[in-house]
Amino acid sequence: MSLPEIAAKVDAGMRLGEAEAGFLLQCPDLLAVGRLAALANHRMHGNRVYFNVNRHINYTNLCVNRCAFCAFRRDEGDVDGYSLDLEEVAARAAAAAAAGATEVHVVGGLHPHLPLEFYEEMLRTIHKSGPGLHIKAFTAVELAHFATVAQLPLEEVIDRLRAAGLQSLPGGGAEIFAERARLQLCPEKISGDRWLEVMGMVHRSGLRSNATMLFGHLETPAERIGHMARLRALQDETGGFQAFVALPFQDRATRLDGVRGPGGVDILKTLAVARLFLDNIPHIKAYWVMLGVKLAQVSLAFGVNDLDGTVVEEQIGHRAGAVSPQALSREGLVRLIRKAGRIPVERDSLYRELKREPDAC
Ligand code: V47
Repeated sequence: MSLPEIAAKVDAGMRLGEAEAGFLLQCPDLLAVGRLAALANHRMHGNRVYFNVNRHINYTNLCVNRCAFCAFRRDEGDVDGYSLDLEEVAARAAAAAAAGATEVHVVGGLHPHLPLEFYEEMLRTIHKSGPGLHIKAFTAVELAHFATVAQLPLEEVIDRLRAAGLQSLPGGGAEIFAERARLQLCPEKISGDRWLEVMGMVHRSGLRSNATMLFGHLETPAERIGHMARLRALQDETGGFQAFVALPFQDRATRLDGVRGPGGVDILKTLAVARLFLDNIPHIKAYWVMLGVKLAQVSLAFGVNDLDGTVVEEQIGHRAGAVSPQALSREGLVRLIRKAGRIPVERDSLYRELKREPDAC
């Protein structure tokens, strides 16, 4: 196996195998891997880079799981544990709509007691307070937890949340599927198999989702590729993933003592390999909160075609030491993309292009 052989396959639009992706991930020539990814990306999206105007709402940090990488979670009774009430959620949704957001991204810890009715009510509340906002909410891990607490089949939980206003799912909670690493990172979390099973059900119910990978901690390069291979296989079946989001591990204030997050070269190469290997997932998203704004901009030359988003309020990455700002403005995102020599395209949550009046926020 050699770089020119792999480049020829990419040129011909052929699917790469796991060994080839592994080779690229270990390849010392970052720019060569990046160039291939940029080629694959250009074929799919030309010079266009998507971004969206959104707001994150983290409704609780109470969580029954104790994932070693997570600096956000708290136990019931901790002084800085919180759960937003519906009025507060309504206020944040209304503020998002007033600020020109098209989407709210709503996730939380696995709350020990809240009943399914709370989540249904929360969705209805958001819909009422911010009519027109697309509600992207709840990871596969949260859905599985709601089903356990309610003692209901997952299909019923998905149907009820959909009826209450759920429109798509973010990709969180996937972490790394490999059991070896997962057992050290998050032994109480649903398994990788279950995460994929839940997402399969979500897609079959007609909802779209994203997929994430938390990387740069205890996993091996082969486990990283194995994670992407499982996403690609599910996507071949369902076609329900819209975007892949690679989340570099933020290493402050977590329980993974002494484990340092990935450097810039590793991050860029991982995004490039994702673009090349995940040939059936349309969008590779850079989440600037975890990458840092400048590296997120550079990643646009390494196969990335989507920047999330204005965000407004972020806790999961910042509690773990992310040094990025809390929010970016729409203008800031547009400028960042233009300065990278690309064409900014504001999208909605289903990747349809939005046209705004020039003076809109
Ligand atoms: O599920 C937790 C990860 C995720 C850390 O789908 C950490 O559009 C790095 O999933 N270092 C939440 N990562 C964020 C997420 C997300 C973000 C933006 C867009 C989308 C999308 C999804 O953050 C968690 C977990 O995998 N995480 N702790 C940490 N120390």
